[in-house]
Amino acid sequence: MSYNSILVQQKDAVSIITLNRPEKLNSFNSEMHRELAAELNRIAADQLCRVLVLTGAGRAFCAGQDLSEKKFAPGVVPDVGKSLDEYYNPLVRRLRGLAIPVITAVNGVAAGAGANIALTGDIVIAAKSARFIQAFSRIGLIPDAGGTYILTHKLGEMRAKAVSMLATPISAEQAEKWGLVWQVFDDETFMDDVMQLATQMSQQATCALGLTKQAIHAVSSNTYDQQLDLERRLQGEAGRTDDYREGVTAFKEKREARFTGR
Ligand code: T3D
Repeated sequence: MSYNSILVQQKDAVSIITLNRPEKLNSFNSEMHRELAAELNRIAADQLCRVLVLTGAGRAFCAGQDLSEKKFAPGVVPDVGKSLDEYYNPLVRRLRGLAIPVITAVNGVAAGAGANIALTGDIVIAAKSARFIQAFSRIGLIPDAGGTYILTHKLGEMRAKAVSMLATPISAEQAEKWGLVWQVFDDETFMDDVMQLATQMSQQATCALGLTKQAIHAVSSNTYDQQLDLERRLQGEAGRTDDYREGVTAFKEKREARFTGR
């Protein structure tokens, strides 16, 4: 499929989506939303895709909503919530719910909803020069695209409030120290390093990785006992995969496992 606002590539089992409006720092217009949704739906249905990498073209990852599109008609009160219903909430739900690991490769500045989409990745990797900005308070909005949830869970209430209210840029290094980012890679070798990680993950037992993320996502709404029950159900599913048989067989035969993601 060909798109205008995103680039898509397939390298073996790794799908790469690049947000591609660099002159607007890859901010979202409705076309980019529609194209990204279509591509995520396609990837979800394609058994060959075993890891997704989401990144941005040029010097930004994504600057959130395209503000140059906004028009205020006299006497009309805007309903910003509609944009969350139509675009941002389905987008972050799709990313989080994808049954394969999602690596967000934060190549540069990530602001507004762009920051929170970046932080929705299962594995968040940042370039040294990247920064995360909860820019919403600067324009009279609140963090969206899951920002209040992610920030509070990962940073605690005090830091979540401070970075949201003050819109203080968080460097890649600080984000790594705070556990918002898994690893920081040098700018010069950034995409090569990301692809090495993505390729390695795509050769793992990716069904089990998908089930792992499902289990971990359920923790915040489950009791300990409910979580044990969920682990039992998901482990049952993992145990029925070809990859489980292959993993155990390879261990016994003292060789590398050849997983297929099935
Ligand atoms: O309304 C709804 O739909 C609800 C949903 C809301 C979700 C949201 O994301 S709200 C938050 C929207 N985003 C922002 O408020 C961020 C705005 N951008 C910035 O604060 C800064 O651009 C950055 C901190 C991201 C980067 O700063 P800097 O100094 O590195 O770059 P710059 O010079 O500000 O931007 C470069 C160009 O990108 C510039 O265009 P120009 O002057 O060269 O023609 C700038 O206007 C453009 N740009 C940056 N961000 C956006 C944008 N154009 C449109 N929309 C943007 N969000």
